[in-house]
Amino acid sequence: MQELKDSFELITFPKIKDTRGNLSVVEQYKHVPFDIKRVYYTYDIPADSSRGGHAHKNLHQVLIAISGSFDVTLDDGKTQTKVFLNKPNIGLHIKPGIWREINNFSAGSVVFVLASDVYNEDDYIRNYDNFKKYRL
Ligand code: T46
Repeated sequence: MQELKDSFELITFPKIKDTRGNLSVVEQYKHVPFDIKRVYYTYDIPADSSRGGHAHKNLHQVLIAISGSFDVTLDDGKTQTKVFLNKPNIGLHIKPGIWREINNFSAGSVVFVLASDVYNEDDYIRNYDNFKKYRL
């Protein structure tokens, strides 16, 4: 399994500015290194909420703070790092095998996610002890 530092990356999407406002674009393979098979988003999130709390066996995802801000804590079972997302043109690519927790939500924050596959509960590891065993 990859080390934590090799298991995520920040991606800067194009930002096309004009007097009407900004436009950002995400294309599969050009800006994210996978087929985008699913898009989902969480919103109306209470400030003290914590989401995530699981890892994926095969899924790649890119998280974007399309509105507001939040922290994403990434964990490979040994070390942790925290990434603050607050820009709609920055995506956090999380590769498979990494535990993630999302919290510290600002008011009105929206977590927008591009995923490499359709929803499949069998791809989740939702128990931290099982995740540690999986990472061994
Ligand atoms: C992740 C973080 C960032 C579906 O039916 N279809 C879907 O595509 C998704 C994502 C979820 N669901 C159902 C499964 C649960 O009954 O929606 C419910 C809430 O899902 P979950 O508790 O997994 O939500 P989060 O916000 O904790 O996690 C989600 C993703 O599931 C996960 O892959 O990495 O966002």
